[in-house]
Amino acid sequence: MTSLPSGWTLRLLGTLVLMLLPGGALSHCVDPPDIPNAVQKTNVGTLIPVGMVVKYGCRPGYELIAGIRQGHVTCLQNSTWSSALNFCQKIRCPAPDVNNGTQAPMPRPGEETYAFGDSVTIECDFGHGIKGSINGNAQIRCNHDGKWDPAIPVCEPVCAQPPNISHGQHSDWRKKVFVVGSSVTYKCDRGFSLVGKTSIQCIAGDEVTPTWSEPTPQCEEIRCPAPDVNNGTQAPMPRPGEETYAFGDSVTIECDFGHGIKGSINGNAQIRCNHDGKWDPAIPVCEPVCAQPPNISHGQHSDWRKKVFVVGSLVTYRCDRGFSLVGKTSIQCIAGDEVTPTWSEPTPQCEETQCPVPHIQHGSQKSPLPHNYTYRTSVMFQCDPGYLLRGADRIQCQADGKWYPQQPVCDLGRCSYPPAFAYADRSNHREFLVGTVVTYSCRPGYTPIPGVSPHLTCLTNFTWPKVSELCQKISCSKPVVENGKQIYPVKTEYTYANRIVFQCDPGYILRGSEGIVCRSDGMWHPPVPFCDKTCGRPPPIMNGLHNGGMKEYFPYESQVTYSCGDGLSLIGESSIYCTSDGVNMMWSGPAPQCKVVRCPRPEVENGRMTPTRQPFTYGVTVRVSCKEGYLLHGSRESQCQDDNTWNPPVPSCQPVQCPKPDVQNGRMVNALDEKMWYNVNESIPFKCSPGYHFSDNWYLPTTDSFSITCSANGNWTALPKCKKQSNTEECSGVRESKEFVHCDVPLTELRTLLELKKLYLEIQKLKREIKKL
Ligand SMILES: *[C@@H]1O[C@H](CO)[C@@H](O)[C@H](O)[C@H]1NC(C)=O
Ligand SMILES: *[C@@H]1O[C@H](CO)[C@@H](O)[C@H](O)[C@H]1NC(C)=O
Ligand SMILES: *[C@@H]1O[C@H](CO)[C@@H](O)[C@H](O)[C@H]1NC(C)=O
Ligand SMILES: *[C@@H]1O[C@H](CO)[C@@H](O)[C@H](O)[C@H]1NC(C)=O
Ligand SMILES: *[C@@H]1O[C@H](CO)[C@@H](O)[C@H](O)[C@H]1NC(C)=O
Ligand SMILES: *[C@@H]1O[C@H](CO)[C@@H](O)[C@H](O)[C@H]1NC(C)=O
Ligand SMILES: *[C@@H]1O[C@H](CO)[C@@H](O)[C@H](O)[C@H]1NC(C)=O
Ligand SMILES: *[C@@H]1O[C@H](CO)[C@@H](O)[C@H](O)[C@H]1NC(C)=O
Ligand SMILES: CC(=O)N[C@H]1CO[C@H](CO)[C@@H](O)[C@@H]1O
Repeated sequence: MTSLPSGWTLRLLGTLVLMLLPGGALSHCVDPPDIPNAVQKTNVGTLIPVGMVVKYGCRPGYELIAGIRQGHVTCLQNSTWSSALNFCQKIRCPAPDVNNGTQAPMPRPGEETYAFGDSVTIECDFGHGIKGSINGNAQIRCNHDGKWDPAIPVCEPVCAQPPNISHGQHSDWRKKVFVVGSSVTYKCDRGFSLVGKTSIQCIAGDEVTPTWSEPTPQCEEIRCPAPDVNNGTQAPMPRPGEETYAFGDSVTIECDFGHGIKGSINGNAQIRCNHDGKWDPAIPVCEPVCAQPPNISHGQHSDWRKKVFVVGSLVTYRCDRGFSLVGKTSIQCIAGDEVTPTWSEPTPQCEETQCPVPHIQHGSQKSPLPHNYTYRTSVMFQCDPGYLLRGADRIQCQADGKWYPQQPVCDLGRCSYPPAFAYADRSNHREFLVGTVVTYSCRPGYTPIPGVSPHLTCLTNFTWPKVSELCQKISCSKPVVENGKQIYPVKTEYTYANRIVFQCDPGYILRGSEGIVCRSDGMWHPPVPFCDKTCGRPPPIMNGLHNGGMKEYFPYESQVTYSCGDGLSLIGESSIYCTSDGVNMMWSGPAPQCKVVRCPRPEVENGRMTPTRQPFTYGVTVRVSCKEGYLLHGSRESQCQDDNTWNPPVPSCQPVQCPKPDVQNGRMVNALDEKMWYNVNESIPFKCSPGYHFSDNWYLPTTDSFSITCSANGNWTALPKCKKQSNTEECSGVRESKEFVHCDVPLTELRTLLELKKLYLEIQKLKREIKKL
């Protein structure tokens, strides 16, 4: 089925409506007609009443044909529309009038204007151009308002194309038209530099034709000067005939020996001639350098790739594993003596790392012992007997000079619990380290087995010595007592604490304890007694007794003492003791006797006696002393003897007499006085022989004779000495001062006397002076 256009639908609808309506109502129009390039201006409904005028206007770009005032249609009586003619025609633009230019195409033949929608290109004459146009022309179009759009351009006078330059170009090479005021900027290719003004401007100039403000700049090739390097050369040299290098040329600066470029690995540097005529990077400086840092064995330095070591560069050495650095780690290149720089420090050395010599207490290193303890050296340890290794038994020297694993130690080992023994107690110990001594003691009644030590030592193989038993029952040997017997109890074996009792045979006496006990040390205590031979009863005496009593046996050395009855004297040794002649026992002597002894009372004239009282029994001693002037004749003491006599005989007191005096060089005045003895108080005159005088008693007046008296002690009083007379001058001088000096005074005494005299005189003088005061 074909769809009908909507206009037809409406029209069909209108017709249907007309047919349905009553007769008079059929006078209506529908659907006003379309008129080319016109638009309906009157709004109408679906049913348009007869006579209605529908107005039209022209579309944009169109206008009413000249002479027509209004375009319209009218609904006729027969419901048709009045005829509608074209009343809109295209608007027209006048032909553009361009100075110094033409348009194309020209208007159609017969016409002088251009219709709405026509396009025209304005082409400027030579030397002219349209501002803002690339190629100098411009297209314009006839607009609906009858004007050209854009507005008709102006062909202005233009500058010539800016000249092309070699090795460069300007900014607007695409552009054809350069109106006054436009400027062009030149740029050179790389490697070339612009000579002249960069930009040129189109200026009005001589007013006929505009010209460029400046001469065209030129692009000249860039060149770098040959680099001038101290202590170095460049390579390659400039090309023959040239003295400079072209842009882009590269040159290597090679320093002379002993010189180098800072920052360069191999000492050289490559520089390139830059577009600005300068070298890039800047021409380097060949500085004096240090020699290559020396290689060391077992190590290396940080910059082994580097060839150049300028002043200030630092090199750090490092040793291989197992070696340690001796010396400074880093050395620096320093100016030194200013001609050649040197390294600041001597080159360090790498020495084999040594671990400390391992020492182990109570142990040793297992052989083979290494020569040294360098990196990777292994050491094995073993402990002394009795010690146990704690830690690794094998350690190795590490690269850092330390042992790994840690050095082990030898700890003293220990024994298990010590064994127990019958009848023995063990000393108290908590730990049983090797060398620990445990001591066993036997319980009471038991004794260590001889030859078995009660001390057990924890052995170095951590065991205790093998001992089966330590203690045995204590027994004492069977006691033997000669001349006696054991009376209780009689056994064959005597063990600890057994007690036995002894008795001696008749005539023998027990010495020691009769009862003894078997002690814990296997000895009898007290010691086993013995039976000693004895003396019989001591002999009896008349009128006296001994203190031995009724005892029958008297052991060796026992003593008895006799005593007599009242008034009786004991004659002889009062005590006797039991002794031996080597075979038999006997009393040391005969028994004393008891007798009545009375000595007569002694009579001593001119003497005294003690004791004075009776009785003078046996043994009494009397002492006798004589009155003054009497001398004891005989023994001073006398004892009463058992035969009633005094022994020695009682002495007598005889008057004292002086013997004949013996004076050398002297004699008695009276020869008749001479006798053998002189009585006490008897005086005899005495004188010195001629030529002698008395020297003693010098203080006495010098006399020719002198009396001596027999004193009560039988001595002569003041028995003088006769000395030879001396008649020296001094003596007579001295003698003149007789009042205080006597001649024959010994010189020392004389001196003393003189000094005394002097002293006396001085004292006198002093006294006088004190009085004056
Ligand atoms: C209607 O009337 C007009 C003029 O009066 C005439 O020209 C035209 O032919 C008529 N149309 C029809 C269909 O009769
Ligand atoms: C300049 O060079 C351009 C392109 O390189 C060329 O189109 C133009 O014709 C040249 N102009 C002159 C004056 O030679
Ligand atoms: C080259 O180096 C030395 C010392 O390094 C210096 O004395 C001398 O001046 C240098 N040469 C030049 C041309 O500068
Ligand atoms: C040091 O050793 C390096 C490489 O290990 C070597 O290239 C260099 O020549 C040696 N230098 C000297 C001074 O021997
Ligand atoms: C250490 O001993 C090894 C081999 O025994 C030897 O090669 C090395 O030179 C020694 N090192 C030192 C520092 O003595
Ligand atoms: C331990 O050592 C002792 C003496 O050195 C030896 O008699 C004993 O047999 C050893 N014991 C062991 C278990 O080796
Ligand atoms: C000796 O003289 C003194 C005193 O003159 C007198 O006491 C004494 O009894 C005299 N002796 C004798 C034995 O005449
Ligand atoms: C008597 O004289 C002698 C000798 O001068 C003297 O040893 C003795 O003691 C004197 N006897 C007495 C009793 O003075
Ligand atoms: C018709 C017209 O205006 N012509 C001009 C063309 O250009 C020259 C110079 O640019 C003028 O002098 C003319 O008048």
